[in-house]
Amino acid sequence: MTWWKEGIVYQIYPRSFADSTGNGVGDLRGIISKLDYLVELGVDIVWLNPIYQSPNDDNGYDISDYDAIMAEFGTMADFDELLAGLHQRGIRLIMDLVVNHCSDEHPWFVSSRANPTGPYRDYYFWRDGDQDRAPNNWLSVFSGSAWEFDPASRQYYLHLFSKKQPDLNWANPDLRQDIYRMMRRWFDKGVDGFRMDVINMISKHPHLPSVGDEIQLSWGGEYFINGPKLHDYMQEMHREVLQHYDCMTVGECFDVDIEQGKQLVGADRNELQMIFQMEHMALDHGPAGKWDAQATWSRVALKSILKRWIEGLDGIGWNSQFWMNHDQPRAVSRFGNDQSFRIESAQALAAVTLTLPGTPYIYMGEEIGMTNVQYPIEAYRDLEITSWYREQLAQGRDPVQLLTSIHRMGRDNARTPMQWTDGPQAGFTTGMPWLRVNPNFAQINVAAAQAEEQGVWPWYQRLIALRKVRKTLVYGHYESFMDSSEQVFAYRRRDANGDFLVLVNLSDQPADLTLPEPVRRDDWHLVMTNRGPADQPSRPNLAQPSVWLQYLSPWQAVVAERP
Ligand code: TEU
Repeated sequence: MTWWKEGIVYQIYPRSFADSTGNGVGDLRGIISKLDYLVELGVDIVWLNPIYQSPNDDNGYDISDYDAIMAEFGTMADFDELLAGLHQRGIRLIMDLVVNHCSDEHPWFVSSRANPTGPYRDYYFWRDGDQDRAPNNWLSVFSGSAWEFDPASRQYYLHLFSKKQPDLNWANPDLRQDIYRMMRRWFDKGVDGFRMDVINMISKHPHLPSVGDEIQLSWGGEYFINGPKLHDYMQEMHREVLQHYDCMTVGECFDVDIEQGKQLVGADRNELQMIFQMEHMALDHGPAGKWDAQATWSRVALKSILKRWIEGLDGIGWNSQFWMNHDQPRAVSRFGNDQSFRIESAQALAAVTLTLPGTPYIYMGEEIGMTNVQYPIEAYRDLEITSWYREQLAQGRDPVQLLTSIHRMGRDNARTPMQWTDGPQAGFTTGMPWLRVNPNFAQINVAAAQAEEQGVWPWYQRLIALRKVRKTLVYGHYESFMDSSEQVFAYRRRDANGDFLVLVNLSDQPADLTLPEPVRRDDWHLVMTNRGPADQPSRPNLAQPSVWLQYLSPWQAVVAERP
C-alpha cells in the first residue's frame, strides 16, 4: 500500500486548533468538531502533535505517560471518537512519537532519580561530575548546559532539550522494548503511523565526549546526531514493530545529507518511509543560528536544496515537502510576502509543495495564509523563545534586537490559535486563549478565505483535488528549468499518464520566462493559475504566441498540461 505516498498530510497542533470547553486550550473534541472541514479541504492524513499526558514544559514534547491523553486535551474516549471520526471519513491519523527523551515526571525517570541502583537508572544518561563541572560541555537546544545536577545522587543527567526532558538511553535494550510495546499499543488502537521527533538523535557516542577545549559550552551534534547505532535501532524498531502494520513513518532529522537520507529511507533499508530533511529550514539562519536577525536567504539556494533532495532520493526512497511546521515561522511571512502579496504568495508556495515529488505537508492555517505575529515579549509562551531571550538578555544583548529575531523566527508564530471566523477570539475559544490570537484574524480567517473565490483556500482545495486525481504529480519524473533564476521555480512532471509544466514566480517583481526551446514550443494548456485575467478562456493553449510563456506576474503560479 502506498497511501502514504499519494496522501496529503495536514498537521494539527492540538493546543491551538479548536477549543471545545472554553478553557482557552485547543482539545480533541475541538478537532472532532472540524472533521468535515478537513474533508472539504481534501486532506488524507492528519499528523497530530503530542497529545499524551505531559506537564507541558515543552507543550507536550515532555511526555509523562505515553498511554494517557493529556487532561487538557480530553479523555481516551475522546481520542477513540476522534480516530473513528477520521477513519469514517477516509482520513488516517499519524501520531507524534517522542522517544529521544521523556518528561522528568515520567515514572521511569522518577524511579531512576530516586533509586541510583534501581532498574530504571540506566534508562537515562547519569554521569559523575561535581557541583560546577558537568560531565561534558554540550549545549542544550533550549540554551544553557545539556546537563542537570542531582544533589541527592551527586550525578548529572543529560537533557539535549529542557532539563524537564531527560534523554532516554537507547543503548538499554529494556528501554527499547518498552518503547516498542508502547508503539504496538497505539497501532493496535488503530493509529496509522508516527512522525518521529528528532529520531536521528537517539544514538549517542558511547563516551559522550566534550567538544573542543571543554571549557566553552558548545553544540555537541557530532556526538549525538546520526550516531553509531542509529540504523541498528531503526532496523530493530522496523523488525519489532513497523513491519507488522500497514503504517506510515516520517522522521524529523536535522543535519542529514543525501547519503544519510538514503540510509534512513532506502526501500531496502527497512527503517523509515520518509524524513523531514531540515536543510531548507536553516537557509535563513546566520552565523548565530536561527536567531540571527540580519540573515537572508536565496531562492536559488532554496530551489537547489529541493532539487537535490528530489533527485538524490529519486528511485530509492521517498521524500516529504513542507514549508513550515509548529517549530517554524509562518511560511507566507518567511518565504512569501505577507504585506503586499499575501494571497498570491501563499498560493505560489502551495503550488510548489503540492506539485513536487514527495508527500506534501500542510500546516494548519497555511491554507488561509496565516501570518507571523509581533507580540511584546511577555506575550510569548514558547520555552525555546523565553529561555533564549532570558539567556541573551543576561549576556547584555539589546532587547529590541532580540525581539526582532523572535518576531522573525520564534516558534509561537506557528502556534497562535487557528483563525476560524472574525468573531471573538477568531472562533477558536469562548474563553481566554492560552496564546494571543493574531490581531489580523478579522481579515484572515477560514470563513472569509472559503468565501474568496480567487483566494488561498479554494486554491489549496483545487490543487489538492488535482494532485489526488493526477498521479503524475505524485510519481511523475521531475525535470527543472531556469535553475539559476532568482525568481522563477520551473519544472516539468511527466510519466505515461500525464505531462505537467509548473511555473512559479517566487518574487515581488514580474519575471521573464526563459524556457528551453522544446518546452516552449510544446502545446501546453492552462490547468490553473492564480493571476492573469479572470475572464481568460477556460484552458487557453499556452503554445500560441501569447503572453503566457513570456513572463509571470509577481507570485504568479501556472500549472499547465500537455493534453
Ligand atoms: O524539534 C527539534 C528542534 O530542535 C526544534 O525544536 C528546533 O528548536 C526548531 O526546529 C527551531 O530551531 C522537535 C519538536 O518538533 C519540537 O517542537 C520540540 O520542542 C523538540 O523536538 C523537543 O522535543
